[in-house]
Amino acid sequence: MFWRGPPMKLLRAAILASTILCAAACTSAPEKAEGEARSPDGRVYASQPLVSEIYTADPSAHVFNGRLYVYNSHDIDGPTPEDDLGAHFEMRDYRVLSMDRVGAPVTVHPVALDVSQVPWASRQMWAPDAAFKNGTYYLYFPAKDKQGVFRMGVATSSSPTGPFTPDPQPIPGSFSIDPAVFTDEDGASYMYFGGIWGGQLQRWTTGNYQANGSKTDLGRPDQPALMPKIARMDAGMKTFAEAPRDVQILDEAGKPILGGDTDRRFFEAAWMHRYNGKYYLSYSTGDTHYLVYATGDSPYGPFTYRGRILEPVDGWTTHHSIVEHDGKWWLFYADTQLSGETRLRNVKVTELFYNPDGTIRTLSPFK
Ligand code: FUB
Repeated sequence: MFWRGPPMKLLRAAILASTILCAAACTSAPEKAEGEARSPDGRVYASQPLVSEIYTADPSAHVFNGRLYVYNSHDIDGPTPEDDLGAHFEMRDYRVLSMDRVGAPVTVHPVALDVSQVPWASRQMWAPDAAFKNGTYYLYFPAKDKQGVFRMGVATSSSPTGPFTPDPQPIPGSFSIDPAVFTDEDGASYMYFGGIWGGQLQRWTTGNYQANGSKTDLGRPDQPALMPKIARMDAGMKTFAEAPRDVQILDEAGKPILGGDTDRRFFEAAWMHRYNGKYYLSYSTGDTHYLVYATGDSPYGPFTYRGRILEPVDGWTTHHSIVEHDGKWWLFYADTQLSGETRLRNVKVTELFYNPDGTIRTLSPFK
């Protein structure tokens, strides 16, 4: 083959010159990658933890009065060794984050609720969520009761950042973890919840807690996977208006996703949002570490699996929320950039993109 361009010597010199020039001028402004969003001061916020003064995880983002609030787990460095059931997540309290918009300074608010204030709870204040209705802010949180069974609590405040006053008992009929409360356009609110393995959902298959039940879902590879739960909230937002029921997640053939389909089956961290009239149920696949989603025509489903939102992040868990603010859609998630340890995570945010057909563009983690 013959080279028909400029002499190779000239070409190499041009490349060398541009490399030298770029080393001097381009280091503070790296090429903008697809999906990379910047704050007005040029910070690539998708690659930076929202805050570094405390460890944060499991972000549930909401817009209240135009401001972004993030209700997250507050990770601490406890003594319990790491295991697959999350014994090492020894969180004791909640601290809310807030900001005017993505990329603006983030405020870390004082403790909003501590486990010592919750009469029924003993430990492990895991992933919370929040809602606003009737002029009141509601904080929903899972914690282990005195018997070591996960239940869901509710606490109220006149401020989005607390302090919150907890109800003396857990929400009647609540169990497992990861509450996500979605309010539809007609004003009805629903709680999605559940998580397998450490979240204990596999111990509730009979309707009662089986103290000696399986620690995992691994006995069900050929059966429908355990599904997240949904219950409509009572108008007072403190109790369920109905018994929790399964949210069906189906494959492309309309069959329930199977327990052995670990790349797609529900593990934990359900979230609901509405986009262009469709309901998007997103969740974590847990041990395969994907954030995935399924869509449906009703808050109850059924939902059809559509694909991945985020490829695995650093750290075992992946947990998220999706919210619209400032005319854009945002994915809040967490990884372990600050500590390198699964028990000490940090929340991040990145822009989410929809394709014209309503599918979500898969993102790679930002580092
Ligand atoms: O943070 C504790 C637990 O880990 C959460 O409840 C799960 O969603 C997972 O992120």
